[in-house]
Amino acid sequence: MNQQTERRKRILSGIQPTGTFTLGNYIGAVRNWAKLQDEFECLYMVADLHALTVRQVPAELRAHTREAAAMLLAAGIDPAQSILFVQSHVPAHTQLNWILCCNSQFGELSRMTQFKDKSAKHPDNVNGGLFTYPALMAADILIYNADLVPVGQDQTQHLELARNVAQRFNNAYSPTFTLPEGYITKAGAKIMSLADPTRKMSKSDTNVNSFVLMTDDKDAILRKFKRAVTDSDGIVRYDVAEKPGVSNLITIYSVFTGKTVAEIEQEFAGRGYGDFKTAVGEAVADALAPIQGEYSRILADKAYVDKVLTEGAAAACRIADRTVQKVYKKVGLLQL
Ligand code: ATP
Ligand code: LTN
Repeated sequence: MNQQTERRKRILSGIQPTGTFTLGNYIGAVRNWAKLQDEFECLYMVADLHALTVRQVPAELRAHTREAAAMLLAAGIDPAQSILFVQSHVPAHTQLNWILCCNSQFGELSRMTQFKDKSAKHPDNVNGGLFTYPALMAADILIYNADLVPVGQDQTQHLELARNVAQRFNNAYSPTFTLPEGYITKAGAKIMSLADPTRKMSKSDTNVNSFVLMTDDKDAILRKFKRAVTDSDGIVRYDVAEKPGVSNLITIYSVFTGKTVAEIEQEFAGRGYGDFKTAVGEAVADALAPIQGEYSRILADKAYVDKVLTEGAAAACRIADRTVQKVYKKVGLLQL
């Protein structure tokens, strides 16, 4: 068998270093990344260039980038198995970005809900990068010919755009890019804000009670779940339309205990929200404790994190540079 037919499916995903990861990032995306390493060839990336679409404090961005890498390692990403790198360390992403920008339409970029949301949130900084964000994300994915992209539900529209751009390019030139598929696990694909369960939990939310951070201690976690917005009927029942707050807590509890919704409803039948919220907080704190221990240990060893990222960038560049050369040639850029 030749190498091509033997190739394992390839995975690529990324996360922005815009702050400390939330429970939503963990449940919706990062938690799954480590599990995929045995079966797939995985590349995981800290998307620092994407973070620049919103104004960042330079020193904080630098710190968050290293912290993000340390958190991914703490969450089980094994550099002996997977390639872990920082987006800006692989210049080929920005090279392909330009080519894909020239193959993305104004109309399709205008339809992206993330662009609309973030423009509304930062009306004083609706920059070109925010608008072309999905073309760079498409470059991140297509440059490795990734087959699968494990992300939360909020990224499906961007993935669809990546597929459309890939297909358009393949049709205009010749088969070049693999059409990527989303890999979105049903349980927890969209964890909601604890303060407003109709909105997604987001690390850039200004209300600290709306999210649980991966680094929150047990007291903070218990307190935030105690304050979580629910409803007044006092029944632990899964019903997203009528009871979005309680349903969100059931999802979180289910993810960390492995219990089904029916088992959870049964467990808390006839008991109030107080007991339930404490149980959710305990389950989350217990699950995060070992990761937090690893995170502190790894982050203290800056040299180790930097070594992993240096090697990761070199391995990623080897693949990415080859794709860019191929693409440059196909579109007619002069090769000497
Ligand atoms: P920001 O608040 O800065 O926009 P974010 O918290 O939305 O950031 P990203 O870096 O954009 O986080 O996303 C990283 C990954 O986490 C993506 O795969 C995204 O789909 C997933 N994710 C983000 N928020 C949630 C959530 N509330 N529930 C499930 N998955 C989520
Ligand atoms: N846009 C993503 C982060 C991201 C990403 C990627 C995810 C940047 N490049 C490539 C998957 C594949 C987000 O989470 N907001």
